Amino acid sequence: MQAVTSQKTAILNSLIDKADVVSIVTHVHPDGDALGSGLAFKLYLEQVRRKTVFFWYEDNYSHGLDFLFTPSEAEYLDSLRKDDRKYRKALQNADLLICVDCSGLSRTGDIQKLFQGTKMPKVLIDHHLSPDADAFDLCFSETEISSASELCLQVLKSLPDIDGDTSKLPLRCLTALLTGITTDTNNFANSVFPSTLTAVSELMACGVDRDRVIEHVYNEYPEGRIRLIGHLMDKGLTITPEGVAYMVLTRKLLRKFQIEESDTQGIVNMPLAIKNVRMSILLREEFRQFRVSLRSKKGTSANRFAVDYFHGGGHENAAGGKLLIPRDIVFRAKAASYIEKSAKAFFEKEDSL
Ligand SMILES: [Mn+2]
Repeated sequence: MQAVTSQKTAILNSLIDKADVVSIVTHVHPDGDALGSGLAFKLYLEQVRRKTVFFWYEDNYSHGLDFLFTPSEAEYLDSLRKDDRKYRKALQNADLLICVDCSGLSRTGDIQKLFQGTKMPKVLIDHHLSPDADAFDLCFSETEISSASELCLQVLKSLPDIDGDTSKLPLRCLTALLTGITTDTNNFANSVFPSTLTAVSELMACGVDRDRVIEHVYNEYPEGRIRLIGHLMDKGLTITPEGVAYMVLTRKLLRKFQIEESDTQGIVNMPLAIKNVRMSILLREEFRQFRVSLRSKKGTSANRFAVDYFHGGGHENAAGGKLLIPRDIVFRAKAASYIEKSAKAFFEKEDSL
């Protein structure tokens, strides 16, 4: 199925025409793709369509993504972190809602409550499995693509005022999209399609500085992140007989290495570099639960493991979920044995297919 058709584009264009105020939301703990796709749409709507736009998400993002925002925007975002009540009201009263980089509003956290029962048209632009299409009036959904940012570029280019000419989009919008494509492909190591490289080539031809994006995203981590990785790889990594590598990131460890949770993105990918590892799982300690990130090599479904054992899902080789206490395990220390048991059951089923 083609995600971007002329019919859908025409509907989106008229929805934008009719709206003065647009709200954009994305998933909790936003990554480069969530921020990149959301911010790109915001900048297009503001600078090309002259709309008022509110873009919001739960929790903070990694400091390496700070460069996406201007200093005055960053200051404003900071003030919102202290009190976002007015902003939430504004989000709720928009004429149009656009949800990017998540399969549905349930992935946006608390924000979803703002839109329950609201009549505004709702648009989804996403690349995850099983989108909640019924909850939206218009749905651009494609899984054979690198990122929501790549899909957003296709959607933006299809709109009449851009008419296929990427250079008509503001440069910051293009930089945001390249950032999303870069982070969701793990710097072009996975989920890269021919369309992805074509898109990136166009973005660079229009002046996006890829070196600058790489510098900010991958070379500005706090020292504690690198030291934490050293600690985890040495002392915190277990590999089950089935080839499932797992690590548990406690709040105590974050304190010890003086980093924020948003600085731990990407660590889950690292054990996949080991030959016999088929899947990697990172548990992050939260109140009465662990948040779970899963990554797998081709041929093993992180998505199915997340659906079967962690109340989650996502993409075939990158997914997320939760381990609930006391529903799934009676107390924290049982997390390791839960994973060991699930891995055994999962691969017994999987390998017998
Ligand atoms: Mn994404």
